[in-house]
Amino acid sequence: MSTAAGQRHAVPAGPQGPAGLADLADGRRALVMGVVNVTPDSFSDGGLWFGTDAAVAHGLTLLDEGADLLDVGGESTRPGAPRVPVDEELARVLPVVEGLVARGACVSVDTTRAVVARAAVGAGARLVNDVSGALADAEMAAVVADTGVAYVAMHWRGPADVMDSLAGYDDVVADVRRELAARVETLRAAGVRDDQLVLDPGLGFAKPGADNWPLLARLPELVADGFPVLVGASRKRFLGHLLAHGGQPVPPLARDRASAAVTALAAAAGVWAVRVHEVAASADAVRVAAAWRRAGGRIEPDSGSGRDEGGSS
Ligand code: PMM
Repeated sequence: MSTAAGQRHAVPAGPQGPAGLADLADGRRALVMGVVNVTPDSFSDGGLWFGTDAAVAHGLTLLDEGADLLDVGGESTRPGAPRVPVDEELARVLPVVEGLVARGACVSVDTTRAVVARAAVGAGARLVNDVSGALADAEMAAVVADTGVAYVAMHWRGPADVMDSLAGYDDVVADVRRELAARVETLRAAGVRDDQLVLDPGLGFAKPGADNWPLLARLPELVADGFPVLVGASRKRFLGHLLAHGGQPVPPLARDRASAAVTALAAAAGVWAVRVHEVAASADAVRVAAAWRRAGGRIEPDSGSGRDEGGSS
C-alpha cells in the first residue's frame, strides 16, 4: 500500500516550461503546501520552529510527510498581531528559504512585503503567497510582474490588528469573488499574467466563524471562476469553535483531524492546493479526493509522469 508518507517528491515539470504556475501545477490532484512559520507568535504553532535550523528541519520533515510545497513565513497574521520590522522579517525568512531550496524543496514565501518577496524569489522561492492580495504594499504587483513568479492573491480587507472589525458581507461568497476579481484586474494592469495567479478566499481573515462555511461549501463557484484556488483552513478558529468542548473552542493543535477533513472536501471540489500545518493526513486526503474525482470522470487519466497516485494499490 502506498501512502504519501516517506516520499520526498519535487513538484514535476509541467508541459509549458518554467513560467508562472506551469511547473507547479500537478493537474491530477490537489497539491499540499506545508506551513513553515518562522515566528514566535503564530496562533497555530508560534515559537515551535522559530530559528533557522529548527525551521529548515521542520520543512524537511513536512517534505518527508508528503508536502509538495513549503510556505515559509516570518510574520504572524493572527488577529491582533503587530507588524514585524522588515529587517526582522528578512532575517527570519531568507536563511530558511535558502536552506530549503538548497535541499531541493519547492518553496513559497508568505509575505505581504514586496521587498521580502523579491529577496525570497532571488533566494529561490517559486511562489509568493500574499495574504493581502497586493493591497498591503503598492510595490508588490510590480515585483510579481517583474519576476514572473507564481503568486497567491488572498482575499483580505485589512491588517491583522483591525481585520476582525472589517467583516460584514451581503453574500460572503459573491462578495469575496467580486473583491478577488478586482484584485485580478489590478494585478493584470500591473503586468501580471493570468498564468501566474492563484486565488484564495482567505478563510478566517475578516471572516467570523459562520462566514467560512459558505466559502467552503461553495468552493466550486470559486473554482469555476477559472483560476487555481488555494484553501487555508488549517487549525483556524472556526474549526476550533466547531469542535468546542464544554463551550470552549479546542486549541489549534487539536484541530488537525478537522483540517484534514477540509482538505479532502476542498480537493474533491477541485482546488489547486491546500495550505496545512500537519501534512501527512492531508497528503493522503488529496490522493483520496483525486481518486474520487477520477471515478467521477472529472480528471483526465494519468499522463504517465510516473508519480504514485495510489491508483493501483
Ligand atoms: N492563513 C494564514 C497564513 N497565511 N496564506 C494563505 N494563502 N491562505 C491562508 O488562509 C493563510 C495564509 C494564517 O495561518 P498561520 O498563522 O498558521 O500560518
